[in-house]
Amino acid sequence: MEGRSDHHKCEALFKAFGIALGQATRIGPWPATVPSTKGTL
Ligand SMILES: [Mn+2]
Repeated sequence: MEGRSDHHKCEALFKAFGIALGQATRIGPWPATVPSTKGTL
């Protein structure tokens, strides 16, 4: 894994963990929304 920004590397790590945790603790499909904490890309 590579990246120049420590800030963005940390964000990616925690975002991936949060999404994985959410998916692992829900029954049924994961909501098909924009995968951004800001609600937009
Ligand atoms: Mn940020």
